[in-house]
Amino acid sequence: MDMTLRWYGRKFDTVTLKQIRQIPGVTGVISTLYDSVPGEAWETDKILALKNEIEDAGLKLLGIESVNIHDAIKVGSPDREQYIDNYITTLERLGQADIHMVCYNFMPVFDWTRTELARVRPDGSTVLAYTQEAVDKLNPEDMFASIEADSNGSILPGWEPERMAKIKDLFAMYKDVDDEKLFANLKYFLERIMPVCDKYDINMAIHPDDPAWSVFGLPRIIINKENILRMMKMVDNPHNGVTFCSGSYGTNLENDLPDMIRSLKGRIHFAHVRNLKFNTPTDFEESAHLSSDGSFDMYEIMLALYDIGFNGPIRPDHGRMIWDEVAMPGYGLYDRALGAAYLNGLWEAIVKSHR
Ligand code: DNO
Repeated sequence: MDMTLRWYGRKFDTVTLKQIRQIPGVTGVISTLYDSVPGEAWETDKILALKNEIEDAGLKLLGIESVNIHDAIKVGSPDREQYIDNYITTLERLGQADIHMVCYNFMPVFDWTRTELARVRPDGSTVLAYTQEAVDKLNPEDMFASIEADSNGSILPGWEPERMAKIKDLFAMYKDVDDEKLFANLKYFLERIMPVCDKYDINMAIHPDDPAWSVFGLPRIIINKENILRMMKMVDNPHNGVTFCSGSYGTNLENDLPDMIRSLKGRIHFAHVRNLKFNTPTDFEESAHLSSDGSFDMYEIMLALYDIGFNGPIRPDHGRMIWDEVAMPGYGLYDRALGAAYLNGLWEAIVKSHR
């Protein structure tokens, strides 16, 4: 596996490539053209500029997170064709630039959802947190305002102000879309893009819905083992794969994470490994990566990845805000660096004990 960190680009990230290069064991980054809008075809020049900048810093660009999907594709409206064509052009250009992993999601309207971006933990660190009770009291428009107010001046992925300004229209677009329609639209999209993925050996890695259940009555399908296996079968091509995100699938305590990993052998193209601490089944906060700080057994998660021969990029995810760092919530340097070192330590021990 290749240990990486997510990097939003020089214009948007508080963390530098030089800092990332100095985290022991981190050899690459996962990045994106953060100012691109869903639906447009990415320009080759911009892709190459990003790649060169990363390589000049002594790192590799090991995948894109994300190439976002236009809502027309998710709702299946007639204008989806043009957006799928653009998506294919982007994939072609990424393939030509020797980039072979693309993370994306198929969540309606909202990407990941949290109700607090700076909950204080007993050690004084702050973390992202979620309570269903808080969501039930909110209307969707207020959700954006509360996220924006807490974001330390950064634009959070999936919460771009231009999108959120259209939130009522977005909800209206989805009014006739249920789980079955969303599955059908995902299938249609994947079938259209698989030929270009085959040609350039691009692994598509769908990110789970976070939290892994419906919010604000919107359909959500990438939530559990049954649905993800259905998706793998429905387009049975190894390039149709997943981002295994322990913190997203783990929001539902019924998801057995190591078992899910083992059932996805050969189809996990990217891993996000992080821990959550549950206070009640519907109130959780994002803890340090260490097993002892949260509710998951991180050793068992890493062992399952090892057992299935996982060899793609992996990254720590959402870190706590510690040591007075001011950064995009979840995406500071310090705690993600600790997470990377810890995951690398678990991996080394697993590899050596299997010799
Ligand atoms: C949150 C991230 C998600 C993820 C997208 C993938 O921090 O894990 O925003 O990148 O859902 O498209």
